[in-house]
Formats: sequence, C-alpha cells, structure tokens
Amino acid sequence: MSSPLHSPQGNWWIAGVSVLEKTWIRISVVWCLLLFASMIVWASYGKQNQAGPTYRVSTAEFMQKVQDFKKAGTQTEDGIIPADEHVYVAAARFSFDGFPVVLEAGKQYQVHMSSYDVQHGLSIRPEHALSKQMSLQLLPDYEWVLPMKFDEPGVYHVVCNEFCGVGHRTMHGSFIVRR
Ligand SMILES: [Cu+2]
Repeated sequence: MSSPLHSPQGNWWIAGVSVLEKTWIRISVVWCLLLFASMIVWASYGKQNQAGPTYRVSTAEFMQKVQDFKKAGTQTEDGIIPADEHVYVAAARFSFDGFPVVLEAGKQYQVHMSSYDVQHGLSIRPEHALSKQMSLQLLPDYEWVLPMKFDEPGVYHVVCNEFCGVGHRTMHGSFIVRR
C-alpha cells in the first residue's frame, strides 16, 4: 500500500504513467488550447475590451488642456456640461485635476485622461451602488480618450486604484451626474 508518509519503493520514477493520469493530461492540454484559441474571439467580440484611442502627449501639454477645460466654462446655466463635449481629467501625486465634473445622465462625453507624473488608477464607483466599479489605468505621456455615458443620475466617486505613494489614499474626485 503506497502512502505519502512512506518513501516509495523500487524504481518508482520509471514506472509507466497510469491511463487515468494520461487522460487528465490530455484533457488539460485540450482545455488550454481551447482557452488559447478563445482569446482571439474575446479580443474580437469581447465587450470588456479597452475602447477609445490613445495619443502621445507631454505632461505640460496635458496640464494645459486640463487648465483650458477648467477655464472654458463650457457648463450650461445649471452647471452641466453639454453632451458630446470633451472632458479633461488628470491624476497626479496626490490628487486628481479637473474634478468634479458635472454631466447629464444618458448623454455621451469624450473623456480625456492622463497622468502628470507616475502610473495612477482611476476607479469609478456610483454612490448608490458601491459594489459596481470600473477601473482604468492612467499613464504619464499618454492621453487616453474614452467615450463615457452615465445612465443613472447620482454621484460617482473617483479614486486612485494604483498605489502611487504615501498620499495615495487621499486621491479623490467625482463625476456628478444629473438629469
Ligand atoms: Cu494612487
């Protein structure tokens, strides 16, 4: 009787592989190949894929864009940014720039994002459903333009989800979505 508590006897290392073990190896190889092939399907049809183009941009250039966005006064009388408008937000150690952003529910916006220094995260969580979360990564020198639409009005908290230093936990922003 073989037990893991006792040393195996004889030339156990050249004993043939059992049929059961061979079958499981075959099944796992086929499964690996299937998953590998389905990456092509996910990449083509998956809804989880990153959307929107990314451009090279210098930190100074993007800082200017965010400042221009904040100064532009594109908000309507009730403080809401009109649909299809371009929104510029950035992350830096240890705060976000450009927030709070007031948008209209159900309308699409082109959100331009970047970082002024190191890699940061940008997680968006609705206050009314904190278990829902969208997590993005922001990189310095890249301007990422992502079309965004918030279906329901409310406050959507923005936090950094990429540890970026001692003040990481103080990084907050918000999208305020109104009807
Ligand atoms: Cu951070």
